[in-house]
Amino acid sequence: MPNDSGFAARTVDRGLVDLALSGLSRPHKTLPAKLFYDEEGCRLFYRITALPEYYLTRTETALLPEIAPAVMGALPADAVLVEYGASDETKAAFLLAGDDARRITAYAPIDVAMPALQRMRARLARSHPHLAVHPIAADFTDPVALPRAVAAMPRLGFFPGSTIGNLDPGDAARFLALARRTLGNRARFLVGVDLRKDPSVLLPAYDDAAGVTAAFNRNMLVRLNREAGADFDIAAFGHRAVWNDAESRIEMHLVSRKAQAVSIAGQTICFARGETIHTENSYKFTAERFTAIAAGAGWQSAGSWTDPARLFALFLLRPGGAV
Ligand code: AVI
Repeated sequence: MPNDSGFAARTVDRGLVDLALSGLSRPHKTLPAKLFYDEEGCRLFYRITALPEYYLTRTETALLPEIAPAVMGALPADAVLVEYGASDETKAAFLLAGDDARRITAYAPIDVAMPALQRMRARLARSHPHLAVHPIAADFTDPVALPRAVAAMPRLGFFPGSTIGNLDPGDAARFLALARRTLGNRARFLVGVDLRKDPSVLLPAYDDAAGVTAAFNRNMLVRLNREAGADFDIAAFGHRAVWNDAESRIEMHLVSRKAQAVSIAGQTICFARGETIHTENSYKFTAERFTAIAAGAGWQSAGSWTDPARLFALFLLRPGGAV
C-alpha cells in the first residue's frame, strides 16, 4: 500500500538496518559476513564449494573417509557427534560410514537455521535409523548447552570447512575455549583448517572465473535492498579478493565503481569512487599457528592429517594445554 510520500511501504528488518548502518558508518566500511547466508547466499555458497578454483571442500571431503577409521577407532562406545555450523550432514556422513561408526549413537548438529536442521533430521531418520538426532538451533559462537539426552555421553566435536578461518583470531580462540567447555574432559574435537599457501592458489579460490564468488559477495547488497529498505545499485559495486600477508588472510571487499550515495531505511551513506566495503576475512593457518591458538584454549593435538599438496588439514584435538 502506498505511504504518505507515495512510495510503496516495504517491510524493513530493523536489526538488519542497524547492523548495516553501524558497519557502513565506520571510517573503513564493513558489513558482517553472516549477512551472506540468506537463501540465495546459501545456494551460491554451495555452488562455490563445487568450483574448480575452490579446493577447500573437495580436499577436505577426500581426506575425511581416509582419516575416519583413525578418528572413530579411538572413540569410546556410545558417543555423540556434536557438529558446529552443520547446515547439512554431508561431511558428518563420512564419519558415520566406516566400521567403527557404530560407536557414534547420537548426533547433535548445531546451526542457526532450525528448518534446515529439521530437514536433516528427517533425512537421517531414513539413512541412519540407529542414530538419535538432537538438532540444536543456536549460534555456535555463543555458549551452547547440549541436550540432556546426550549429557552423559563421550563427545566428538566436529567443525569442518575451515569456518574457523572466518572468525577473527580473538573470536576463534574464544570459540575454541567455549567448545572445550561444552565438549568436556573426555572429548575429541576434529577441526578442518585451510593452510597458508601461495596467493596464486588462494586468490582464484575467492575470485573464480565464472563469477560465482562475485555474485555471492554482491548478494549481500541485494539482501539489504530487499530486507533493509536500501537502494544499492548492485552493478555499481565490484568484487575484490585481496591476500593480506601480514594478517595471513584473504579479504573480500565490494568496491564502489563511482562516487555515489545509497539510502538505507531513509539514511544516506556516501561512497567515494574506489571506496570499499570489507565483507569477509578468511584466515589461513600454519599448523604451528593453529596448534598454538588451540593450546591457548585448552586443547592439544591428538593427530593431524593433510593432503599431498598440503592445501588443507584436519586436526584432532584433545583436552590439554593452558586454558
Ligand atoms: C564458509 N567459509 C569457510 C568460506 C571461506 O572459504 O572462507 C566462505 C567463502 N567466502 C568466499 N568463498 C567462500
